[in-house]
Amino acid sequence: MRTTVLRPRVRTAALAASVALMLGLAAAPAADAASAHRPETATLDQLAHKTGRYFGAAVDNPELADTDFAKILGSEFGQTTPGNGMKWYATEPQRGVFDFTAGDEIVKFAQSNGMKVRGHTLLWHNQLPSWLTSGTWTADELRSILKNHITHVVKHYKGKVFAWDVANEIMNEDGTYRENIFYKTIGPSYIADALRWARAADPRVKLYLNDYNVEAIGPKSDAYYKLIKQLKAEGAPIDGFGMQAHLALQYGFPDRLQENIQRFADLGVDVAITELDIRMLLPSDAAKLAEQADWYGRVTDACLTVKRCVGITVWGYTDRHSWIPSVFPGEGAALPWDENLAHKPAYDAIHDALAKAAAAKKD
Ligand code: 9MR
Repeated sequence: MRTTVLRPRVRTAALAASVALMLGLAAAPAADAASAHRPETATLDQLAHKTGRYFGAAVDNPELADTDFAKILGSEFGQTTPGNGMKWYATEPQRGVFDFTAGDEIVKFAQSNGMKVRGHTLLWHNQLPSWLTSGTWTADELRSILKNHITHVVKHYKGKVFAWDVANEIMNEDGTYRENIFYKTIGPSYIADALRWARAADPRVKLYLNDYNVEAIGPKSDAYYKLIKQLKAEGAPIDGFGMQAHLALQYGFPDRLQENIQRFADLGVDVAITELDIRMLLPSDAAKLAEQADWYGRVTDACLTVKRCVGITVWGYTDRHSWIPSVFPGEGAALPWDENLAHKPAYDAIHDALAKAAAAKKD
């Protein structure tokens, strides 16, 4: 199914490219061919929507100034996540002084383009303001700081975000708790408390735990499985599990992804793929791009197969704006659009997987 849908598109693009070359036209024929198809082709989100899901892309505030970029963001996707704008350093830069400028800008963009927003993130070990990390706090003081932060931020975005990554990256690879400032000072009870404070501030928003390297079944995802089961048993308000899915071709496709998504769904929580990107060792070539496309299709299929997998968010959508090259030198090309905003094979693979599921839904 995938290849039959894929072939005509690729062929048309190739044909347009060679005609352009014959006519002596320069630059980006593939992008032109792709955009020529767009009006009659459903967007990723439109297809996902037919299956009861969303398809989204994260955005960092400065990227909104890139108007070509913003146009596709607002039209192709039905959901967005601020890459940085709602993190603690941005929202409470001084103790008790809140600044929602960056987050609000993204909410406004989302609202004017009919997109849902995922709040990211109330608590993380990274990107904390220095007043918080350089202070010395008793358990009671830090608990009250955390409660105040969560209450203010969640209340501000009440009704504007559909979900919150309440606690981000709280486990180590071996399944032990990460020794972040909250764990070290308060102990593991900060997790259930954070969820309760978020629930008190907005009774309707979906509350998630979110992490990377949890896509496969292994010690880290096992730890979340155990924790979520325990939180549920205690009656703590946990609604979802976010699998970031920062994947890399050189490390192999996550083992038993679909089974893993399913076991969390069976615990009675939603699952979301929250930060999908699939990087490779540069330079990219046709074989790597084809493998990447296959992986994007497989991740999409895995989510589509599990009823409670509610949606997929790519962490940025174009190689023009991605966190990867600066963090992993020599790696990149991780997203479904290239630097020129042209579709890569990955785009077609996602589109085909979604189109197949959307068509099956209609029958
Ligand atoms: O995309 C974010 C990048 O702009 C920041 O510099 C970086 C700081 O650590 O955080 C990136 O987003 C991260 C996300 O918040 C949590 N999961 C991993 C993401 C990539 O590092």
